[in-house]
Formats: sequence, structure tokens, C-alpha cells
Amino acid sequence: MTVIERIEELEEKLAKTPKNKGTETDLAKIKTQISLLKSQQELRKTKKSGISAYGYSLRKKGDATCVLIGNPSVGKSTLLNKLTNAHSETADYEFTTLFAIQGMLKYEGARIQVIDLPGILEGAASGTGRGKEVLSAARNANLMLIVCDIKKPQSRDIIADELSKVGIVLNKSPPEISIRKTIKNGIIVKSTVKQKLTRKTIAEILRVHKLVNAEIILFDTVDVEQINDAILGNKTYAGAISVFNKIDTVSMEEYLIAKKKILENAVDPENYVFVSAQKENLEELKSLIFSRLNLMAIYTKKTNKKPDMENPLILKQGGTILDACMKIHKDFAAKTAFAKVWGSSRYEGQKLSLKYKLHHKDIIELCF
Ligand SMILES: Nc1nc2c(ncn2[C@@H]2O[C@H](COP(=O)(O)OP(=O)(O)OP(=O)(O)O)[C@@H](O)[C@H]2O)c(=O)[nH]1
Ligand SMILES: [Mg+2]
Repeated sequence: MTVIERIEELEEKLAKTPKNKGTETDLAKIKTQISLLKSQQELRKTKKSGISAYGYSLRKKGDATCVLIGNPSVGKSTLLNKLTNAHSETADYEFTTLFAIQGMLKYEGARIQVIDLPGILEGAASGTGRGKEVLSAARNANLMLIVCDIKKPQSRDIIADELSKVGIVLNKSPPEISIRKTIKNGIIVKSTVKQKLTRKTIAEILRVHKLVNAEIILFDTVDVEQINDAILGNKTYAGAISVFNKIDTVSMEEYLIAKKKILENAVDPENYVFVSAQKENLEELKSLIFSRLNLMAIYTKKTNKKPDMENPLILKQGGTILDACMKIHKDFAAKTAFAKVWGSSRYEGQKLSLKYKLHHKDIIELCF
């Protein structure tokens, strides 16, 4: 029996099994066997076809990376050229861009790498065109910019769907699950929150994965798929912004109607922007990119000097004074005793310890 036949057989069994509390463990076991086989099959396919992101994947640079992804001719390269110093060829025919091209977006002192990818079509995840390679290059980015033409807004969902088929989860954080192999005592299930699945079911899922002695701690309420994903590590979590481009090609009235309809159907309308890459300045998009990358700019100053407002330190949100020191040089952390903070501190120039969590646009003076 081939792997595909085995998957089909299990899927049939799953469909036939009644769904109630009494069959929960059996259903979970079948689902887990299916995910395990699918992931093995995927691995085999990738190895056989030699799929690599060659030509599409670029080395990460700057403080964070985002990719432009979408159907052909929606204006990805035009956007790249407008957002960054790059020059990517643009033309009114499809598949103008054949390889990844990058540029650097400078915003609020941050250097954000923007990668322009070739256009992809529906079916990309199952191999249409070079879709699989392009999607796999997108996996490395911190943020996806899904670009579509305002006249064809449905293409946003098609692209989001293709990304999801290769295991890229958009705008969600991974459930917090910790799994640790142990040397004895079998499977131990611990949970800090109420679970829908029973402990027995959760333990059985681990056993299907051939885990005999292990401790699993759940900090979120999870389903079977999420436990499987955590064990197989086959999901990538990334932020996404949906960019509806070419608004200059429709009348004001058409634009307002289209925008209203798109936003009404959106799951996360706060991540939607409407632009004209050709005509507009793209301040709103730049600002959204910066905030969705969860970056913050921290300005530094020397004693009795004005702060350097040109070259801030770029930290991830939630970063501390210690992280700021490390960003300058690792030796700085050992030397620094505390910092004076202007901005988020209770009063100007408050002396705070290295553990203090900074906020965007704080000014700090490191004291030795
Ligand atoms: N009117 C108008 N045209 C645009 C806009 N953005 C891009 N275009 C045009 O649309 C065509 C395609 O733009 P590209 O930037 O090459 O599109 P792409 O998404 O990179 O296309 P591929 O590389 O083929 O996937 C070009 O003729 C652009 O000039 C826009 O905001 N308004
Ligand atoms: Mg292009």
C-alpha cells in the first residue's frame, strides 16, 4: 500500500467514525496518523524534486525582513521601488520578475529588508509554476506583504490560502506548548488552562508520534492539529499585511464601495491598506510595516549632550535596557550599572535598572 493510499484509507475511516466524547481518543489518533504520514510524504517529495528556494531566497539583512507576495502584475515590483532604494523591473505583462530582488526600507531609523518575489498563481502550493519555491522563500520573512489589485480583491484570500497550504500561519501566535522527552514515567500531561481534550487523548497523540516517556505542558487550550504541529514543527508563524494596490485605476465611488466590501469581509481589517504604488506616497504602509514588525527605536544620549535622533538602536518590542546595551556591544552590558530614561519613565531622566522594559522612542543615557 502506498503512503497516499494509506492516507486515503485513514481519511475514510475518520469520516466514518462518529464524533462524540466516546470516540475522541480514536479520532485524535487517526488525525495524528494522517498528519504524520502527510508530513513524511511532504519531506519525501521535497527531497525527490530537489525543491529549494534557490534564486528566490536571499540572505537576511537589516533589522527585519518582509516579502512582497501576490499574483503577477499586481504591482509588487513597483511597490518595492517606491518603498526602497531598489530598482526592480516593472512592466505591464505577467511574470516580469523572475528572481528575488531586494531593497532596504529606512523608516524611523530602522533598516527593513524588503524582498520582491515573482508572482504566484492559485495552486502554487501544489507546484503550479515555480510557486512552491517562491512560497518557500517567503517562509524566512518576518512579515508578508500580500499584494493584490483593488479590482481583484479575491486574490488576497487565494494567496493567504496558498501560504497556509505550505504551513505559513498568518497573524496568529503559536499556541504555547512545551514538550520534553524524559527517561521514565511514561507520558505526563500538564496544563495550566482548561482543555477540551482529555489527558488520555493527549497522551495517545504523543504515543502515535512514538513518544514513550515525555512531559507535555499546555499553556493554551489546544486542538489535535496544534499538538501535532508542535511535535512536527511544521508551521511557520508570520505577520501579514494585505495591500490593495492600484486604487488610482478606479473612480472615487468605485473605490469607496470596494473598500467597504473588502473591510466587511476581512478577519483582521486593521492589517489592510489601500494604496496606489504609482501615484501615492506610502507613509501609511511604511508605518504599518514598522509597527507589525514589532520594532521600536531607542535614542541614546551622552551625559550633558543632546540625544542622537538620527541613529537610534532598533530593538524588538518588549526589549530592555540590557538589550539596548547588547545592541551597542556585548561588553557594554557588563559595564553598565543603570540608565537614565526619558519617555516612558515615570519622570524625566529616571534612573532605571537594566531589566526595565523600554518603549518606542524612549531616550536613554547609559551610566557606568
Ligand atoms: N495605475 C497603476 N498602475 C500600477 C500601479 N502599480 C503598478 N502598476 C503597473 O502595473 C504593472 C505591473 O506592475 P509590476 O510592479 O511589474 O507588477 P509585479 O507584481 O511586480 O508583476 P510580476 O513581477 O510580473 O509578478 C506595471 O505596468 C506597473 O506600472 C498602481 O498603483 N497604479
Ligand atoms: Mg515584479
